[in-house]
Parts: sequence; C-alpha cells; structure tokens
Amino acid sequence: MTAELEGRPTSALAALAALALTASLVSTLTSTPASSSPSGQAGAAEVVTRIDLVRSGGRPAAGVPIDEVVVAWTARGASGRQKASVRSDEEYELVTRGKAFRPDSIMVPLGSRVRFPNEDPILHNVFSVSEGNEFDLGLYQRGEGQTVAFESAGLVRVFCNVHHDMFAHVLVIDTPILGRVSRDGTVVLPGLPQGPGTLTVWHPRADLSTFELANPSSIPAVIELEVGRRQVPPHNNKFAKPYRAARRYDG
Ligand SMILES: [Cu+2]
Repeated sequence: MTAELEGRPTSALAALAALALTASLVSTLTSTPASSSPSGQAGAAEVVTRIDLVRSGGRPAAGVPIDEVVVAWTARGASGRQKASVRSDEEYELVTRGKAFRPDSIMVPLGSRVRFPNEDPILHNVFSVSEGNEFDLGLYQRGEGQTVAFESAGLVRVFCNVHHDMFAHVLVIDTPILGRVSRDGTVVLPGLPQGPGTLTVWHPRADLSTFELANPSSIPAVIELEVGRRQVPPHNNKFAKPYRAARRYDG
C-alpha cells in the first residue's frame, strides 16, 4: 500500500544508543492533497517532513546517519488507536554473536515473530520487560533459539540476563504508513487519511518519540531529534536486581 516496511529479516538499523530524544516542532507543515495517493482513499494526503539530528544543546549531530530515522503515521479512529492494521507472520532474526545482538536494532510489523538464535559457544539468555512485550527465553546454548511474537506496538528493549552489555531494540509498528528518511533528511508519507493520528519518529540513538496530532496537516515540516552516542541504558537483570559481574550462569 505505501512505503515498504523496513527491517526485513536480518536487516538492521545500525548502531544504537539510548539518549533522550527531544523533538521540537520547528515549523509548519508541508502537506498537499494527493488524489493519486497509493491508498486510494478520498482526502488522503501526502506529507513531506524533514528530520534534523542534533546533539544536546542543539548543535548538528555530524556523522550520525540520518537515514536510520524511521517515521510512521498511525490513524486513530473514534474508538481509539487502530490496532492490527498491519499484521505479519513473517519471521525475523536477532542473533547473539560475540556477546552482542546482531543486528542491534530492527523494526517489525505488529504481530511479527523474531527468532533469537545463539551463535556463540557460550550460554545466553534473552529477555525484555518492556510493557506489552515482556518475554524471557531462559538460558540456552548455541542453536536456533526460540521465537517471540511481538503483539504490542512500541519500542522493546531486549537484554541478556547473563551479559549486562548485550542490548538491542525491536521497534514494533502497527501501521502500514511509514518510511525511512533519505540521506537528504526528508521522508515522504503517502496516503495519510484525514483525521487524528499518531506520528512516530525514531532513531536508534534516540528514544521513541510520538506526537498525537489532530490531522496529518499538523505534521511539522521540520522535526529536530536529539541523539547521543551508543550506550547501554541503565537496567537491571530479569529479576529486577543489579547484574553481578562474577556470576555468569544465572539465566
Ligand atoms: Cu548473553
């Protein structure tokens, strides 16, 4: 229907980190009626917006890949936010290799399954306590691992209970209207139906940012995102306790 879903199996958004993302609405909209919209919906609009990556303080974030930004629009009906507008039974992979998740960030449609193979000769665990997508695969050795179905939209933080520094993101998207930013910083969202919705903007080095808007015409022409260096966010183990450096097999 619209922009191709990114984050195919084993494809990646590259390095990530978790500094706060601040999104400032800088100016007004670039919205044009698009009667030839791929959606074919009456009144559907095509919106172009530009993302500027900045560091804390507002200086440009030179060297941070702008084309890792993803932008999505989720229409919201009278009964609330739409759910399951895009469901997928496709299987994706996040491999544990070299005591790291590879890739360290993927985006998947709502309902997708992600497999977590272990390619290391040591034991790993994979778990998340992100609300709506909690899971714990236990401790397991080299092999195909298990799959997890992601049933709630949002950003899922994935960790290993054995190795504190293992960290990945799964961004679960519940809309077909999304796109990845081009190298010039712009992204086109086609086929946006009139009415309220949620604009989601994300970069692997920033937190998830969402805007509740009354109409696609409210999408700003320029959005500033504050990004930081890749770093493992402060977190406890799956028992909500601090990691113990000397203990390795507590999965
Ligand atoms: Cu591990």
